[in-house]
Amino acid sequence: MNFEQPAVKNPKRYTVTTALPYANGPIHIGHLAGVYVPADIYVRYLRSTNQDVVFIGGSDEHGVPITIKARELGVTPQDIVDKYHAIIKQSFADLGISFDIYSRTTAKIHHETASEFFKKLYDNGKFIEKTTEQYFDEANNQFLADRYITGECPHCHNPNAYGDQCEQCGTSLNATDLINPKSAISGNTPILKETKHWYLPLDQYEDFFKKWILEEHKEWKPNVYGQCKSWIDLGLQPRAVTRDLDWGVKVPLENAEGKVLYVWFDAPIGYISATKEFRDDWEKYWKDKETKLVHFIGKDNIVFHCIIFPAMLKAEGSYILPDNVPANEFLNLENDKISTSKNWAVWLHEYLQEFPNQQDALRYVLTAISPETKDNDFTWKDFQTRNNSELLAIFGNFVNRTVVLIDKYYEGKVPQYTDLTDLDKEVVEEIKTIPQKVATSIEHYKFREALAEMMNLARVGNKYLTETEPWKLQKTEPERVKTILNLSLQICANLAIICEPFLPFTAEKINRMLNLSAQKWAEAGRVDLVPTGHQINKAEHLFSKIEDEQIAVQMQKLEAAKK
Ligand code: B3M
Ligand code: ZN
Repeated sequence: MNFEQPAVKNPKRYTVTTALPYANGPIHIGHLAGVYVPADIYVRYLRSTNQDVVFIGGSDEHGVPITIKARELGVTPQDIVDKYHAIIKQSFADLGISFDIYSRTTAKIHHETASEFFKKLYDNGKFIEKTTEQYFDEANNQFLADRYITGECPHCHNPNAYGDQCEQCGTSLNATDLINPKSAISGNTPILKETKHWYLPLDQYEDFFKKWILEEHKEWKPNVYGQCKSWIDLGLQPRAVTRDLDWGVKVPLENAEGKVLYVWFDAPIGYISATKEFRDDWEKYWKDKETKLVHFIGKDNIVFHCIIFPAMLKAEGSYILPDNVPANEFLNLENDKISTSKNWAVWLHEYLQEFPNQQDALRYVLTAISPETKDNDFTWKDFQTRNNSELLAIFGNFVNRTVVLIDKYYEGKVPQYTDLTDLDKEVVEEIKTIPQKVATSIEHYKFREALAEMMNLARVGNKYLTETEPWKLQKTEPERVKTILNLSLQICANLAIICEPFLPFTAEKINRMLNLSAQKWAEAGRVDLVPTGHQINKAEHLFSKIEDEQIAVQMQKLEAAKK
């Protein structure tokens, strides 16, 4: 069936994946802004428009850094991944990231799926075998991954460079470039020993990539398209898909003891295994050309999702290829690069504890500053300002005033509206057009723009109340007040629909106040969402003020990390 696949026109269904985070540390705001929040917005919107969609996530539990961390702590790699998988999964759920399944690459179904995938490529002659010399630690009787070898950088003479990179001068290295190499495990000088591995000959796919990406996917984001183009222009090289390591998916061949699949070979197959785990009819989400496959990732993962994984899928032959890979740039924190090792981060599980019931504030700010086209910066001060003077002062204030006044004047029974003035008609027009603008922006992966449009509806409402001042008219023009408050309430009901992808907890609260069940996107734009005479509930606060002291505490935490 191997078809090349230009953009899917009228998709029957969607498969949306998010990069599988390594289970060797918790999730921070950089991960969220880059990948998980935009993906969740996209999926919630698709669900609201009644699309058939699966939303896939999971932990990436293989790879050398996990084995290094385990060795340092004197525990097993399984201990490490069990611990972080649980933390990550819980924190995503608490933030309302609405995965259909959040799986893990140590799952049995994943090992089977990845193993079969490799075997099929092997049996069909899709790999080349190569024997090379690699460093081997005789004392421990094992081949050394690049990260397990340290030595002197041939460029800047930093004595502690790694086998893949010198962190002092930033040069990427081959382990054999290091002067005076040492095994990080035993401290001994390693010897060179021959080892055989399997390679995916990406060079044979060059023409395919030129056509599929450079010609057929010009609509991809410029940062993604540009990176792909420069890789393709440089010329693609065969890539080893196996490693000498004892942690990972075993290479399913005779005479391959001590070898596992390279983590970047098995991890993307994790998207497929998780879909399998979630649904028996998984194949239509991966093999039907009317399915739109979208990978949400950060910019450091572009080559793997746009070149290597598609080459694997194409070599296998029965799978669809991604329709889009809306990769984001990086989010910095207080003008410095987020760093797990330096503890320069805002950790999601800590935020959730320190700002209880304020998930939507974080979702809002991370969307507003999402690094869609270039790197962007999170600062606590800006977080506070956006929460207090946008969410609270505009959105929250508007909904609150509307519900309080309806409660006060009509004991919560929705009043009838009568004649519309020109101003009312303008408001009705905004109610009709804004949802469409939000939708278009989301469909084009422009989540910041979509959020801004959604907020415009809250602004329209807030301005409407401020200008008409119904509280001054209640004695003299009660009929006019009924119209104003009815229309304001219709805005609230529309907000509940169109804010849901961004602010799901808020949408739920609005619906509770309005005594309505959640409504689908197709209903947005209507000005009769809440019927006359309908009984609404009491007002509750949508957002809480973030105080200076709370921001000071966070800044102190960061100061401590600096020291
Ligand atoms: N775990 C790398 C990362 O977290 C990797 C992504 C896998 S996606 C299949 O950046
Ligand atoms: Zn160097």
